[in-house]
Amino acid sequence: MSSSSTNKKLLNWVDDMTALCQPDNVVWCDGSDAEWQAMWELMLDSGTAIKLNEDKRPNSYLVRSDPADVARVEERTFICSEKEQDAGPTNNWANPVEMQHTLKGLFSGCMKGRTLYVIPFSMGPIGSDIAQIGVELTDSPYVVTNMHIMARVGQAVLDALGDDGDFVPCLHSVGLPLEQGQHDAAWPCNPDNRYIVHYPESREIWSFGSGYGGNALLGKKCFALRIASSMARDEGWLAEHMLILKLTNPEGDVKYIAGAFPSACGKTNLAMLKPTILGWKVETIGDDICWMKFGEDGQLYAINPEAGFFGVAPGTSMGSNANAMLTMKENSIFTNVALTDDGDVWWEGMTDEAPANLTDWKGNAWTPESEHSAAHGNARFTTHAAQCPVIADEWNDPKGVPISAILMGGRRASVIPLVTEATDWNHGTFFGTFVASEMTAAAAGKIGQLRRDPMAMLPFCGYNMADYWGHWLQMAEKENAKMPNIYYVNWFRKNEAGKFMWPGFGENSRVLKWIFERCSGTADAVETAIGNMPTLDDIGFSEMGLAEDDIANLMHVDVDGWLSELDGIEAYYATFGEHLPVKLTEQVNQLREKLQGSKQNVA
Ligand code: TSX
Ligand code: MN
Repeated sequence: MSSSSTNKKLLNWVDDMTALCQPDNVVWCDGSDAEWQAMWELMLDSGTAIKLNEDKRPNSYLVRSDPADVARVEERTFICSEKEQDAGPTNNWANPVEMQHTLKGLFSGCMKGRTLYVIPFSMGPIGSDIAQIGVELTDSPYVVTNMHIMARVGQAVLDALGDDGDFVPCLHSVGLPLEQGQHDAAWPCNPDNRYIVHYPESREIWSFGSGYGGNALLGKKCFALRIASSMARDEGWLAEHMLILKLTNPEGDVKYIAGAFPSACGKTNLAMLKPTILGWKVETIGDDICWMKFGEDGQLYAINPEAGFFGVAPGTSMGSNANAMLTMKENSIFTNVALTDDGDVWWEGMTDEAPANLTDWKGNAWTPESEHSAAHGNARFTTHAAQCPVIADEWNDPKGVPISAILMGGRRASVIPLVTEATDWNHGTFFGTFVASEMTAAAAGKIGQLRRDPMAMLPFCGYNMADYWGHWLQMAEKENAKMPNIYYVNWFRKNEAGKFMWPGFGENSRVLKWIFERCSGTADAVETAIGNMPTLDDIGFSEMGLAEDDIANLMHVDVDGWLSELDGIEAYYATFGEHLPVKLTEQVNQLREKLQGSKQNVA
């Protein structure tokens, strides 16, 4: 496992970071099975990992994190642009020079007693024009094994990088150096000194103190969203927090659809959906991130930059997402889930009843009478996209797939109908800017209160959010651009009894069908003040057995509700000051006029 790179920038950077971090060893990772095995041997010895029952869950492992290190830490995530206004009001900005000083102090000697792993990785099919290369330096074998699944790792990446290719340097440390003979923690971390730092201008990532998820697997949120969004603005493409699915109709025609949804809206479930309508098929391209570039024909071509799924386990079951369950049947990593007495995994929502004799995510005996859950709410599976039973053949295509439609959606109990089509790209971009979810118990803030999450990018946009909206608007101005249709969807509308009115899950295929047929020009739409909507027949409501009132509500344009929504949108826009694109103010004004007009028509 020694270096076969001749890339000057890479060799110099590894030398510099080795001098800074002072690890005992440096290992270049090749992504091989032997390396996977070697990492797990280390983690079994150190008490980090437990091997799952080989008969039940072949080649799979359970890892329990430190209870203080269980999720992304947005309040410790920084964008260090030269100017504060380039980070914008929705990001934590820090002065890049001061931050560099802080980081140099923290990283100095931070890998003593540990091994520094060099992980060359490609986000996207190696050699694709849309793909990008990164190199992560980490002192965590857990990160190495997760990166094996989540990205393309190894010598092929170094070969693609060549002598003078460019890459995004990603430095990561758990932040816990070991003295001679000091016993290591099972999950080393430094929760009091966490820093997840991005330099959008020099395109660097520095992460200290956490070993968990997006804090540590730097190819994902840090690179593929925060740094890539900034690259995309500079270079005229889009780096988005979107699933990508392939939809085939009964005649065998294919369309590709991307979708931006905030967390806890079921992006992974939608990406792997089993349609309830006869003859329609959904296949998966990606479940979290979508990079799109213009092709020669003016269409946007998308790749999934990832190679695996890092999904929330609780709530995932054969009922809610059978394809995800089948994907993780082997060669997978489970973090902070419960352990069964026969060496398999369990989490809340996997089965109706909890098995007897569980061990919880902290390693303690657990029974259904316990006060807390058996799995942590943010417990995760890490599993290979290629193992997904419905992965589309072209998920690995370096050209990417042409996107016909973009969905936007959040969790909204009221006002937002089941589906609305934007009349053009600017209108659709407007839809994206006001995506919001009502708070669930998990998030900070009052239950039911709205959390705006534009394009589902709130925690992931690497620059000023309003400038990002400006970039979206500008995309359509490129000569010969054929932009996708945009749709606002809401699976989460509730009636007065507080019940979900739309059954969701596989039934969402009815909405996807209408969208597909709108894109091919074969479905009609009703024009309303807020956009185009399907008729009741287009969705096939009559065969679904829903209550008449619920159907009417799902498709209702709530004029007063929208007018007060607009007040909220305007107040939100005001927080962006001068950066807010004029075209969005125009959208607000147009919508208000249309709503007031439709009120007069009724009166
Ligand atoms: O993922 C979800 N989707 C998209 C599926 C393709 N979820 C789970 C969200 C948390 C991750 C949903 N929950 C969806 C949905 O469309 N809809 C709902 C709300 C809902 C929950 C339970 C029922 C119905 C709707 N149950 C019954 O009707 C019996
Ligand atoms: Mn995500």
